[in-house]
Amino acid sequence: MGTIKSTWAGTPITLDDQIEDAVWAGAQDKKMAFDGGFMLAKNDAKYLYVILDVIKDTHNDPTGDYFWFTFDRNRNKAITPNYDVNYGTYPGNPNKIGRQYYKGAGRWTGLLNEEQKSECRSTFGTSPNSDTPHRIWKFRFRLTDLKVNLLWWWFSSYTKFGFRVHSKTPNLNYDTPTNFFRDFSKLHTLYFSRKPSISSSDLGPIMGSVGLIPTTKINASGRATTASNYFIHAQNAAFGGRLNVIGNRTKMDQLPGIGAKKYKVFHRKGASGGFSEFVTSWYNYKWNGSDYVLEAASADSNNFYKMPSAGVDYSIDDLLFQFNSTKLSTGIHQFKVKFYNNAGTEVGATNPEQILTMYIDNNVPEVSINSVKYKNAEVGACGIVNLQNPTDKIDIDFEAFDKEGNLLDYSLRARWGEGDSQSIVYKKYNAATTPGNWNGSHHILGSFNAQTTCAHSFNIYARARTTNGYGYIGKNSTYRYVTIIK
Ligand SMILES: [Ca+2]
Ligand SMILES: [Ca+2]
Ligand SMILES: [Ca+2]
Repeated sequence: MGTIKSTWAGTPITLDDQIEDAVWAGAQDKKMAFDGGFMLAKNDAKYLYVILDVIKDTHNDPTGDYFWFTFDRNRNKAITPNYDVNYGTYPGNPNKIGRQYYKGAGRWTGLLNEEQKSECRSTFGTSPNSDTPHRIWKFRFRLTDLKVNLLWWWFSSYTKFGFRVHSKTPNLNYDTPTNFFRDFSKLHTLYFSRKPSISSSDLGPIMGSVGLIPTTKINASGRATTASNYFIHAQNAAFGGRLNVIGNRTKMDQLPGIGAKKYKVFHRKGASGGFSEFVTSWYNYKWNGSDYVLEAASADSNNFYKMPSAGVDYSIDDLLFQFNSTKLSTGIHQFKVKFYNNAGTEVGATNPEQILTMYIDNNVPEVSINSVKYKNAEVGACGIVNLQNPTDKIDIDFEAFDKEGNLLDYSLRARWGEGDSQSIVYKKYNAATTPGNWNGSHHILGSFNAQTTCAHSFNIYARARTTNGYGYIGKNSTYRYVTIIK
């Protein structure tokens, strides 16, 4: 049972990139050895990038070589039929990856007929691990396909995997761990990196970021906007959920040298008045040499927090404090942090003092169906409509409204039969065309012409433009069923 720690890919890696290229920097130091060579891994918030550097396969027979790559997607160390997956190439096509579900020990469904968003590439050449040209497999696995979401920061993020690399010439076969495709109990563990390198120029001087959102990207009204190509695309977003306030890395590195041993967090509601000492507690995952284990942090009786230990690998590095924002009222909240030496004298103060402003909004948008009408007559839940004319439409009046103005999008969709659906209304916040806040509306109208006689549901959802620093959170939905006879 092996372990590999993936490192953060600051730039998305393509299958053209080589191990020697800067985008792969850091991965070679954390490679995992297997009998045939080495495995390297990096990841960002979207992809797991893997290289299998098969230094023992020194003959280039592209269509004779293949791989299997297995993931225990629910990480229960057991084969879960129709859920856990094995990736492979299409016969005779080493650069086309597909996947199949496990049916049982060493049994699969066959490659699924689906649009495949993960990618692979078979290459042959030298690498830092061997000057003799050899088989190199490269992969881009979509994290969502592996059922991994780095935005779920409160879990230690890992996956369980095993793989085979096979060469026809020379005749080689490496399964690691042995028998992995029949028994998941000894699969290797891959720990994903959640330590994106945020550009230091974007970080605030003490409180560098909230989750992945640099504090410099938060405006005076406490809402955040990041570039569309940033890890997290926030558009004038409010904050909610459990929030991680992360220290400026350079500052955090300097503080021990000037005697900082502890710190306090100060808070006030609104943008004026006195601050009071803020008390919270949290857990962070700490690397113990072979695994991430939970470690608790909290303020002492004088409301001091201990500085994070230098040189310790935490799942969330430089975490200053974490708190549950649902315990705060809706609206603007401000925070600041001060560091102290053992004697209790403040050290490392910045001028001007940094104040972090966040608009907290945990109220999800309101959604409701005001009416479903046919020829101006209300059709109640479970009602039956006989269309007099096949082109007649059903009119829906619904509400998608966020009173704080933090609406991301809303949707009205008809669903019927077995998986059939049609979008009737969809509208999304767009800061470029309508900057500022967006409430939505109490009366939104949509019309639907049924294609067939069937039970139909009219589904509404609305999502909040509220982020926890790692992605949008908070949505609301409702639906009404009616039967339409055509
Ligand atoms: Ca499983
Ligand atoms: Ca070969
Ligand atoms: Ca709201």
